[in-house]
Amino acid sequence: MTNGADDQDQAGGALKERIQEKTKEPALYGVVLLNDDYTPMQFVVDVLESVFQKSPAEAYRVMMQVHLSGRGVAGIYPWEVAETKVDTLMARARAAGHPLQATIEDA
Ligand code: TYC
Repeated sequence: MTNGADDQDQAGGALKERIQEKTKEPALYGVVLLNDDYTPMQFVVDVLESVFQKSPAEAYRVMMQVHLSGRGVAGIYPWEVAETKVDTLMARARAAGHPLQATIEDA
């Protein structure tokens, strides 16, 4: 350390690091199920249990929330996990001939 400018740079760097750690958003995303008139309720409950690891009671609660309000959060995950869940859900729905849709949004 030879002059005041160096001191200031070091202090500034440390401060910036601290602020970034404090304010960084957690990168989490919600998988949101959307209602439709055709996907059977039991299919949605099954998918919530098998893909989103919900208990039977929680799966039924989320399914009814979507059915009654139009949408509901199936789970909150890091981006790549959320994408994989949606891909799995869509593949299962299409294979069964159901129009079930899901989106990913900021948690
Ligand atoms: N509304 C559908 C029905 O009455 C059930 C349903 C629930 C569909 C949730 C999609 O994400 C959904 N059969």
